[in-house]
Amino acid sequence: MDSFFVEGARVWLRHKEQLLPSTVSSCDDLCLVLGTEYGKVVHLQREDLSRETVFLMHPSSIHGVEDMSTLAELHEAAIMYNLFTRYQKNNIYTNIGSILAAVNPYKQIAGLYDSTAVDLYSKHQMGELPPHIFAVANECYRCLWKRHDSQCVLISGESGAGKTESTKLLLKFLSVMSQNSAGTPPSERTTRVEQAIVQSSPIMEAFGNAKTVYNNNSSRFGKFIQLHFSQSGHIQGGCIIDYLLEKNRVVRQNPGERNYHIFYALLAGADRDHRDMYLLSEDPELYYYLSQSGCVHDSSLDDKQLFNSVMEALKVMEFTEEEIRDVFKLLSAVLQMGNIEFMTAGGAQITSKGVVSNVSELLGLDSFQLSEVLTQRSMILRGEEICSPLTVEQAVDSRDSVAMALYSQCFSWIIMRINQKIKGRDNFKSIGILDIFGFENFEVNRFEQFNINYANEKLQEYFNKHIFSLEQLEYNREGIQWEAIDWMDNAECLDLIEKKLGMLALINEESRFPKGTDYTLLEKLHSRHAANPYYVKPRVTDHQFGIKHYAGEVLYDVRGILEKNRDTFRDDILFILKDSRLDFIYDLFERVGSRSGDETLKMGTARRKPTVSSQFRDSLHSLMATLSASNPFFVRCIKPNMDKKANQFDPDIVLNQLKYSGMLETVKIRKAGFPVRRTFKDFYSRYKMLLKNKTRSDDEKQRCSEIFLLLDNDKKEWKLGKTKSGVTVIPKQPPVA
Ligand code: AD9
Ligand code: MG
Repeated sequence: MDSFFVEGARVWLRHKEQLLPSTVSSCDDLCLVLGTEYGKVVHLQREDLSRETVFLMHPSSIHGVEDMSTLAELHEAAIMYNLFTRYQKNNIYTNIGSILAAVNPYKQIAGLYDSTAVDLYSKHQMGELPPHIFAVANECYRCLWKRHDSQCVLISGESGAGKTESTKLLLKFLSVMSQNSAGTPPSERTTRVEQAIVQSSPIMEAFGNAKTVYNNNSSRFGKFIQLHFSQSGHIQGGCIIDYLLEKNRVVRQNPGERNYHIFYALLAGADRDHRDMYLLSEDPELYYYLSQSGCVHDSSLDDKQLFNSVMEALKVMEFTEEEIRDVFKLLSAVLQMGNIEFMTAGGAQITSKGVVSNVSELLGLDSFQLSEVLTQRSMILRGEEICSPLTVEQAVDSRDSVAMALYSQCFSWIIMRINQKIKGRDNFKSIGILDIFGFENFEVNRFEQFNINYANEKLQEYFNKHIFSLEQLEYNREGIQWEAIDWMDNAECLDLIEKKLGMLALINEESRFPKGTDYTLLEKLHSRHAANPYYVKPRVTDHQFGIKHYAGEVLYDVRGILEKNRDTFRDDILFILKDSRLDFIYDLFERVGSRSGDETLKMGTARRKPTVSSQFRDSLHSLMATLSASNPFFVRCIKPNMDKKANQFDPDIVLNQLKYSGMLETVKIRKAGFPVRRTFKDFYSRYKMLLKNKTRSDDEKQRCSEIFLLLDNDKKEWKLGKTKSGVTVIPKQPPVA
């Protein structure tokens, strides 16, 4: 056995196609025992050892580096191990070239985000301090002045990876920068806007986030926050665009998941008088919309405290007491709506009359009319009103559709009010922060997951274009030949979804087709796309189709897709809501009518409004257009385990995310090319001592060449561009056997 296999030596072990970072536990003439850093013990016989099996680890991998592109060993195992060693020391941030990787610590790390940290990062340039989300925020802020375009930060990662937390940290940092900007002192208005932007988070989270199996505070809507700055560096105003709230959650949740936080917060936090006013009990178990999933509490969620912070935020945002009361009454009405039950007696009949009268009171409706509309459908045909009774199932659907409409209109109203509050001048450049719902693959995936994953696919496309084509551009600009690296292009998968005659087109076509059903849709999807390599036609089930997304294959349940996509709301129901005595309810639904572009709705006319997926596609495209006009920063959030636990790093789970997110290719590209690039001036000033004052040239480029020739006469590992020189970093270490 070679002598340098000493106990404690750090090595790479090639084991079942993987390279595992390991430490030599013992070594004798016959056997080598290794402990892998991820917790396995491996015994190797001398004859098992070949040159590939075990080799020494480079010191940069042992100690860890802040920027992956300075790792001597640029393979996926080294990248992951670097994240791991840093994570263990609570260094959750690592640069991968220009991208910031953030591993979710699932715990508070002392001092990481306090005011000292904000202050420190605000005073240093990118690269001077360890990688941090504040360093990204600071660079973004500086770039507003250095460059001519607006900036944006794109935060991606799967559900629970830390996107929303990162968004809040960026907002926090930028609002402090705005306050401390060296220009004129902030006006009172600026301070109010900054405060309002920070305080909008608890409100949006309370109404738009919920516990799912992946994340106890999962965003069930997407958002793009734009902050507008003045020339003096202050936030002048802002704007929030929201995307596709999952409204189905209001009436139905998967086992172990919860409804939106605000419902539980209201029950836990409202005092007795308020509960009486809202006709509410304090026990969530009593409400079907909260109890059906079997999960009303979670030890990580403090509903009462959330209530207090929402109340405080609503006050900062200057919601009036009356508005707050109106919103809570609506929430209570939604909860009680879920408790309206039906039985069959020549059509559906309501068995819980008392509940209907509570709901009517809370919504300012006529109780009789509400009962009617929930149990029968009225239409005007040739000038005559025709009523047809509903089955119990249809009645339940009509009840649920009212609850969903109330909640989603209320959510849009809240965003609208927040926007009113933070609206300001947009006369200078902006910083945009995108925090969408992360990639999801549940046991059962529906229309919501289809849209969420489509949005993630779009974001990945933007990332690919930017990272990989920019790299190519840099080589072209410098006039350097290099061998392009293959990266995982998701264009074909996106084509399958959104191209002409693609899946979205089929879904929309079938939604408009009066006789279209989920099954006719499935048939069309199968027949048109079965041959597409990104499409999956499952062999056994008759209600699923699948897509091979960049982040993995997902099977979708076709049932319910058309109805959710059409999102039609019965006109007779809309009319009674518009008939409410309460201005608040009237106003919410007033806008529903106008959104369809038809103010003079007649009963029975089918409203022509764009389908949900076509609206979503259009809003994603317009978002992409905004992003394309901005200078992007990328933050890649990584989930270290599926158990939402601190100090637990599951290598398989992390590796999968590194693979599909294109981070390995990003590093590979740097390896294939010349990852270390310095301008001639910078390079020369750093390394001139190597020439020992022996240079003969005055030309910077020539001098750099002289330095390189001293080290590598074969000219294999370096190239000179037009303005920069590039060096490859190839690990040169003896494999060990
Ligand atoms: V989803 O797609 O909305 O379901 P996100 O937004 O990616 O997801 P989120 O930011 O909500 O995930 O993070 C999930 C949880 O991880 C948080 O509730 C925190 O408990 C935890 N987390 C995330 N980032 C940090 C952090 N920087 N420090 C401490 C964190 N905890
Ligand atoms: Mg989120």
